[in-house]
Amino acid sequence: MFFMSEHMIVGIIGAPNKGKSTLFSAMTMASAEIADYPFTTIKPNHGIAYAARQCVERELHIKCKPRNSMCVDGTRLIPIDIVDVAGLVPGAHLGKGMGNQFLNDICGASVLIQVVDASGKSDANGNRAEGADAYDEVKMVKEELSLWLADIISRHMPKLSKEEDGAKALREVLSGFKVSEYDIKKAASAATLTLSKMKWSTAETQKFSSELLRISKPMIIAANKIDKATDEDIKRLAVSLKGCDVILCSGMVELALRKTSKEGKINYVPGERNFEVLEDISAEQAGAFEYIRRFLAKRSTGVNELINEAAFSREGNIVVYPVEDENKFTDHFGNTLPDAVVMKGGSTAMDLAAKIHSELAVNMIYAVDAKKKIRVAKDYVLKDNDVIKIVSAAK
Ligand SMILES: Nc1nc2c(ncn2[C@@H]2O[C@H](COP(=O)(O)OP(=O)(O)O)[C@@H](O)[C@H]2O)c(=O)[nH]1
Ligand SMILES: [Mg+2]
Repeated sequence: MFFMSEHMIVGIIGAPNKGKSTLFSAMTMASAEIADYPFTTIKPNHGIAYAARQCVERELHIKCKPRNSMCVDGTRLIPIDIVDVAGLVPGAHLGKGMGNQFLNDICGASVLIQVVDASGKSDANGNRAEGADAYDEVKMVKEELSLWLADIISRHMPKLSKEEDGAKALREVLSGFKVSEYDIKKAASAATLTLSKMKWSTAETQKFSSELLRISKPMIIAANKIDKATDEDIKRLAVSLKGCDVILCSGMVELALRKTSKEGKINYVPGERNFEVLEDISAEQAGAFEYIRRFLAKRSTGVNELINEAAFSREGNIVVYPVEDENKFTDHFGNTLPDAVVMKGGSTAMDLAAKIHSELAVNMIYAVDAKKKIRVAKDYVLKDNDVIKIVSAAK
């Protein structure tokens, strides 16, 4: 009855020339494998990528009929909106290159992927360099984003200083940035600041902003151009990005594989470390394939890992399957396991109801764990791969 259309949004950010657009194309280009499925590019810099999870159909010994996702050989492919955000440079918060489009793109994202150059051949400005430290880029992007946030808050400080409920007022000021009052309270506490009738100095506002960014926008580092990186580069990277969530990747290799697969020249399943050449190829192409084979002998392209990391690793994310018939595991129209929904770890049955439809949550009475066929309360904490029916007074 209710269509789950709201995908998770992942923003690809970073300094210029790091391979953001290449990774975006690689992630959002459907290879031959899934080319038959509807594939949409929403806007030039918006596209759909698929996070892969084992579908619960196997466990239940049934065949699913997905609606908000796809299922290939028992693997549920869950769409994620990917946004290729314009490049950030030092001083960006002062307006350099930061148009409204940038703000719109970054605000909606619940996870950010920052692309850095693993080969150290470009610096935080995107200029050519040797042995550049990727951490400089990470620091620069964090600083620019939090200074930009701090600037917005500072401009509203006269109004905010009059508000008793600062968390609510701040959420309104930052509406669009998709932060909850819970996150705002957590950030204030981490920065040891009070939210009521706030009178924060510039330094305090910046401290709060950097905490809010850390809490509300989890960041994954894509150490890109790994095909060009030496063992020395990789060692240096491990030291400099210690403590960050890092995935080594090559957007260029994945893009080449998906492109040639789409053209029917090779057979390639995204994420696998081999491919099969299907037709006669030129000497030039043979050389390119040889480069790719040597690369894949060492590691995967990392692109699938990146998508899955963005979708699931953060906040203990889980996948749940809402249904209307707890015996047949179907929706209103008889589709089996129609929707796979990504939820934050710790979410309750009520949170799931709210995600499906706000009215469903308001009128919710209880839920049913469809696997166990037992009633569970509204505050039941969802588990990964739960199949849940929401029972509501609304008809
Ligand atoms: N060797 C290598 N080059 C890459 C990779 N990804 C991107 N590039 C190259 O880096 C340059 C910048 O890429 P682009 O995607 O436009 O970067 P953006 O400015 O961050 O969007 C282009 O010449 C790409 O071909 C990669 O994984 N390996
Ligand atoms: Mg670009």
